[in-house]
Amino acid sequence: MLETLQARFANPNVKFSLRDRLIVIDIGNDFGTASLTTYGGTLLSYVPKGGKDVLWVSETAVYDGSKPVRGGVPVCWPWFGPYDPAPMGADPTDAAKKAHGFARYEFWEVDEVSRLPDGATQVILSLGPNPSIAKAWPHDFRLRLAVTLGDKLRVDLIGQNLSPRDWVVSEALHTYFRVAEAEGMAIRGLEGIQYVDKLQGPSLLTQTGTLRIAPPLDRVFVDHTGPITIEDAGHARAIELTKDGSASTVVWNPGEDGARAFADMPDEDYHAMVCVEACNALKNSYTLRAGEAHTLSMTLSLAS
Ligand code: TA6
Repeated sequence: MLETLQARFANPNVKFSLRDRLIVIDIGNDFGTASLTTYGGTLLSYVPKGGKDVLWVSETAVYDGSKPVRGGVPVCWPWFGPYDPAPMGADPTDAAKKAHGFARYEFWEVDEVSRLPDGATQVILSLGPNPSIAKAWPHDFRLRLAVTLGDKLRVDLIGQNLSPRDWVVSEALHTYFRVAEAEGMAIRGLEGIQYVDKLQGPSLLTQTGTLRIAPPLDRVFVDHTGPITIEDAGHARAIELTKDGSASTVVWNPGEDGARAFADMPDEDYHAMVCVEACNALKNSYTLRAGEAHTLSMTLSLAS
């Protein structure tokens, strides 16, 4: 299997390996390194040249394909959070409707590996219907994830509706950032933006001033398309996130009790991570018309 992939997608900057039951694709070029797994189409690491990993992955994450890897960039699609039956008119008690959608639980195919004219390396994965997905989502679709390691790291999630009916989609690139200390750290770019605090209730609040992380925290910022800066002061760096095709941004840290409740996260690691997610959620969920496609993109880089 690995030999077949390596031969089919031969590229000096890309290597395939196995971690427990998951295929891992390591990319290394003049811009740094990145790795992803075909399970869930999950990006696991991004190290800009000469820097530290921008992404956090739990030391107790599971790599056997029984559940998503805790960390990196899980793909939430075609719904974000618990399944909301209202838009699609399905049974809300259906166990197949896993939180954050089915895409992060599936084994994706490798579609393309290429070198772009600017020297960047691009890996494209894809996912299509199968009998297990059909239990949750009986609609024809194609989902593609392009990971491009260039002077920035770019992730494009392209969802295509190949069915005869329109759907409502919510989605996220659920990015776990590695930080030296989450508590008190600043996230800039959300000033004045309205949000729903999932720990408090459904009312819309407004972010006054810079957001400082006080775990636990779980906020969905709506109608937000701008860039974000994560001030990782303890690592002497600022991480910049830009997005496209995304009208909401989620900021999440599980806090002490939340971390304890996860079997696949060390108790103290809520200090070492924060999720900042390029999303389309709540009022920014959208209708993907029959035959159409939508691209949700983000880029990550270090501020210079
Ligand atoms: O994006 C934040 C969130 O929706 C939180 O509410 C929290 O539950 C988190 O995602 C992790 O979800 P997971 O299903 O991966 O444990």
